[in-house]
Amino acid sequence: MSDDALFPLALVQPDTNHEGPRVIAPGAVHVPGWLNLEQQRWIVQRFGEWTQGPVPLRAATLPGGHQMSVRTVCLGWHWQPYRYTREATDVNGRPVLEFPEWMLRLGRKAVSAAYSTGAESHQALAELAVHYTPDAALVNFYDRGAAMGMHQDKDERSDAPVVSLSIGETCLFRFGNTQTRTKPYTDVELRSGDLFVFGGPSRFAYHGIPKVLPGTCPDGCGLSHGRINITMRVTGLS
Ligand code: MD3
Ligand code: FE
Repeated sequence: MSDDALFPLALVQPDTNHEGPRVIAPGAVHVPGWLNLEQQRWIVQRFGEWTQGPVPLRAATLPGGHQMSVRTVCLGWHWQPYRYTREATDVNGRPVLEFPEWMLRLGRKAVSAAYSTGAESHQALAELAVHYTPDAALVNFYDRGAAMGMHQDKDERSDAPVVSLSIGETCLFRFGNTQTRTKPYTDVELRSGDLFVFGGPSRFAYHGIPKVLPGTCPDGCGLSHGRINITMRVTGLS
């Protein structure tokens, strides 16, 4: 069976009516409740498969020797601090799983949904959606107490947008600025099913996850605890 049959994005209705896309900064758009519960459960099942290998979920070790509290499994390209490789040379040397076709199509729909808000400055970004070709996904799992410090994502040789999908517990997401890792920033709660797209002037902004709120998984999302975040990226590598 094709993934389209298993993941009929165009055919399913949202579970609740949300207010639609919210522009947080130029190029940074939050779409609450973009994935319904059926879609979230389906992705959680895929997550269970990805973590079976060839490369397991792992907490990356930073150059200073500290281990991240977030654990990650990658698709397409393996991310390690601070580069992309085809084999997980910092884990077990195995090649990473392919970037799935359904996720490419979902990424295009995400860019299109986020930038079709009427904001004139987003029109050009919306037109990029049909050609958007992410080739790497970082799938992060936040267990009890996990967090992510303020950082920029600049290991990609492309300024194409990053698409982020959240499933499970609600988190506090901190969106900063491109100049410093400190203020000014905007704090946004990301909930299960939310989409966030970062492109244009926001692509290289500092951002982080100060905390995840325990016990906030909605019934039916497929997770009993913790938080999954998928980010799709264009590496610009070959
Ligand atoms: C803003 N992940 O994997 S997603 C990461 O929820 C990462 O796991 C967080 O930051 C998470 O690098 C935040 C939101 C996000 C992702 C990429 C961005 C925001 C971004 C790239 C540029 C600007
Ligand atoms: Fe990031």
